[in-house]
Amino acid sequence: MTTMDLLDEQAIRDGRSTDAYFLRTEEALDAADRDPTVVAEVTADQFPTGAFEVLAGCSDAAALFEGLPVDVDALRTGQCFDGGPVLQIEGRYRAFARYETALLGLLSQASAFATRALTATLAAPDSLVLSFGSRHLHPAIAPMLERAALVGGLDGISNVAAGEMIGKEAGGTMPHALLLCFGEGNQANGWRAFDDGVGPDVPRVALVDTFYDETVEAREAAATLGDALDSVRIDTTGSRRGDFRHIVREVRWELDAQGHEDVGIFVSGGIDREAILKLRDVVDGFGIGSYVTNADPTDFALDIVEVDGEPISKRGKLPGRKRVYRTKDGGHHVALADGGRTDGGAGADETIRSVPGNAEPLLEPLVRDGEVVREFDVDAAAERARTDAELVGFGEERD
Ligand code: PCP
Repeated sequence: MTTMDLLDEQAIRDGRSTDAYFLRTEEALDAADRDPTVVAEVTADQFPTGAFEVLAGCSDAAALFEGLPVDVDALRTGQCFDGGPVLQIEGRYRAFARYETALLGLLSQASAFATRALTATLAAPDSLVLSFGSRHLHPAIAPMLERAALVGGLDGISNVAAGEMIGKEAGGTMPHALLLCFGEGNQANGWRAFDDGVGPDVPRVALVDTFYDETVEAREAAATLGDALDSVRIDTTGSRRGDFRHIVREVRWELDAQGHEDVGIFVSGGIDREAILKLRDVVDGFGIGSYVTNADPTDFALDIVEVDGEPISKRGKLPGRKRVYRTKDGGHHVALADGGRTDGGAGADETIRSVPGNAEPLLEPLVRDGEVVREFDVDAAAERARTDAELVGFGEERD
């Protein structure tokens, strides 16, 4: 049998999906009989930047550390952050050195996807926004994509197996392939076959850009399915798109003229934030793929900040165990963990030891001596992301 280039979960849990130098480090520390107790922190930026991202991947990170003799604290999934640690590990260094590579990968990509999903969600608060991007990724990580998309607030996912894994049913209607199977001029047979063939709970969304002008196909779809038609989807290929907003408005006009004011319009294909903002008042929903999956991974790094109780760090990183706090006015504060709290208002430059008295600490236990001590609920995470985004002014960069 030809095998696929993918690792099984056990290889990741065993710490074998690692950069080789961590194994060399284990050997070197072993040879020197050295195994200090360290605190290590995952950060993207040392100081708050005003450019917030959304944390995702915590459940995978918890799985990674399950059974290891370490304590891990992390922000909650869906929490916004713009600086300081999002995750903190305490334990003997040799117990977790080899997990750095996998940990950063798990957090970096999921957080980037969740951040893009939240950006899209906030751009279209009154529209359905669906995750169509699993075709752009290795299929083995489709559950990670779909979970992150939901954490970021997308309203639905398309990948079937991913949905089964994360407990959410995948949605979807028809690709162009269905219409192509019936041939040019026979789109009505394709739409009818769909209506006859799929269950009653599947929305009747007719793809209306396969062979003819979108207005013509939309009119035909409405005439074919009548009251059964819920929506049309327009996925006009880029080379034919021209003024897409105008095309969408023409379709709306045509449907309304035929008495189908209740038929919705969905658009897909290369939809990014800019396109969402441009189209949100003339469509009912979006299918977005590459806008999420093309996100650059969040640039997380893991750094040791304490060795055997003493603050330490490499140049450019901040020594000492930190805490991060959310203030009632949406501030994101980074402070030394042993700094205590004051009643005074700490400004961005005063965060080393003091935080405002009303600040809420954001790092919470994830793993205690190898036991996962947190439950993961994607809906709660999405709600957290939405609420926190509003509080911190997500998307309104402040520097
Ligand atoms: C849509 C589009 C992209 C998919 C969605 C993801 O699919 O053509 O390939 O969108 P993205 O551009 O945001 O990544 P369909 O219209 O269903 O594709 P097909 O032509 O295969 O039927």
